[in-house]
Amino acid sequence: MATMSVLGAPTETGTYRRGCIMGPAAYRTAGLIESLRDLGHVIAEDRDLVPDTVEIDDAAHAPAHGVGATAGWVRAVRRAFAQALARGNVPVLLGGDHSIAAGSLAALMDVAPGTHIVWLDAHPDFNTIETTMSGNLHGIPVAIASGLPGADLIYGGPITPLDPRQITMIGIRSVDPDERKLLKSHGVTVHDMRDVDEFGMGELIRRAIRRAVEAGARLHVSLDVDFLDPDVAPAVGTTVPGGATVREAHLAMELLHESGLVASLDLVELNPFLDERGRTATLMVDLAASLFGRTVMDRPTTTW
Ligand code: NNH
Ligand code: MN
Ligand code: MN
Repeated sequence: MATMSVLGAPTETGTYRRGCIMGPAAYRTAGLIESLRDLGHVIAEDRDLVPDTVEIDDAAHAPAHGVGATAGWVRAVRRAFAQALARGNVPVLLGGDHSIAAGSLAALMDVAPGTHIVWLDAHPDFNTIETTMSGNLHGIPVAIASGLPGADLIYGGPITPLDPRQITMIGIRSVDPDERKLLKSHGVTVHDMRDVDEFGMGELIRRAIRRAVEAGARLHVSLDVDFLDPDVAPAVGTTVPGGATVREAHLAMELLHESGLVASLDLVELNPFLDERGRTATLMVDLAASLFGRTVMDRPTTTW
């Protein structure tokens, strides 16, 4: 059983569509805290963070927008997430848009630098402040946590960069042209939906687990709502058809749980304003429960 720090980061400055600000409240309404407690976990803290005040001239970084506000959130998230890790807690970060993962990833490199990242998303979020075409900073967290352009600006000081070879991305189906080049040149492992179709979700997750086992690394999971197919998870501003099914997502979560390596989680991009009677929030809570130990039946111990 784990001791957990549930950290809400109700931000939407990293996106173009309003509503993610309601994310943390929707997860709680959907029963996140009760689900984690029912599994035997201890919730040591459950609170929403307050962003730092950061003055940055947004116009100087166009098309990027919301730079100062996003930097304020990233810095506050980085501190709180690092503090939770340092206490030995499992941080569960509730977004808010995906820009806040720049905070959780930097915190991991501050406290547990060998950690491998499992990035479950329709998008790689590997744009830099220079390559972003949309200007939405939810498209840059992995790149800036890796020290690419935008890192100094957003973090306001030095970071221990993430080695992109520590990352496995799964579910990818929308990549920008410059982003594609950066992913290749930095050696990020990207499993697009074609890989999911061809090899199966279970095999891809097992590969990520085996890599972590070989490296002696723990795992951080970053789960973007748009990893899921929009038919089952409509509550996200950036839907892309052809995403993971409910069963594929649960298999991913259950295998990751069985690895015994998951030490932290981001639940991001939920836009409750776009949901249908809470179904996406409920599905995300069910997936988090699977990640932290809920099973249909007991299973024999797995070897990787
Ligand atoms: N790559 C696009 C961009 O930079 C889309 C990013 N949107 C996301 N990421 N939802 O998960 O704007
Ligand atoms: Mn994302
Ligand atoms: Mn996405």
